[in-house]
Amino acid sequence: MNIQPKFITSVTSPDKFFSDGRPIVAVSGKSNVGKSSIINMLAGNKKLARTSVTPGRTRMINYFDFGEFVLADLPGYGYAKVSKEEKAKWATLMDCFFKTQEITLLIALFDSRHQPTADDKDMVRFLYAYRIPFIAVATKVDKLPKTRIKPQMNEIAAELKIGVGDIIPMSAEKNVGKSELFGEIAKAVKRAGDS
Ligand SMILES: Nc1nc2c(ncn2[C@@H]2O[C@H](COP(=O)(O)OP(=O)(O)OP(=O)(O)O)[C@@H](O)[C@H]2O)c(=O)[nH]1
Ligand SMILES: [Mg+2]
Repeated sequence: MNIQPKFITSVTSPDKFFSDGRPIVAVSGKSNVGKSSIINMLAGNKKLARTSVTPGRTRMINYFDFGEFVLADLPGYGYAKVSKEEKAKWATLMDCFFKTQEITLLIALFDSRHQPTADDKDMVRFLYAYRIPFIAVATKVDKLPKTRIKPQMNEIAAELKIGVGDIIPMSAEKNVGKSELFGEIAKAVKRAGDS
């Protein structure tokens, strides 16, 4: 990448959604799965998106300028300590987001160490129902013993009912999977430009 990715804006309501004609790539996943860390890894800047040890930190949609495309860091789901009202707000915001913003590629994050949660499965069902093109990423693989990575990918793929070739094992900590993910983004951005 020949530009330095920059923060654009944070939004909490649908009337503020950002769009300037460039393809939008969004990052989803449960709270604390590593969304902001993956964005920072892609940007090569650890300070771009705020990461946190406290789950549920990112409650808004944060947009970043990546030059050829705009990247949207979505608020995490499945955080138990969030009130009913907040959950409903999240659901409305996401529903509007997927209905009004044209998503070129959704990067769906799953924790490589665990079985997908009910919310993770709901997310995949939702992506199919709304016909949103997505690629799955298994995060924090540095926390798995090397021999566990492959079996774990197979299990996650089976649980989510997706192809194991559609999951990229990644580690923001160890910079694993970056070029594969950039490759998928480039393909999607090119497709958006061709159509
Ligand atoms: N070991 C390891 N830790 C990671 C990795 N990616 C993220 N983490 C840690 O996981 C925690 C959560 O990371 P974030 O990137 O803030 O997660 P998030 O999905 O943006 O979280 P919310 O915005 O709260 O939904 C932080 O303590 C990160 O340092 C990784 O690849 N390896
Ligand atoms: Mg975050």
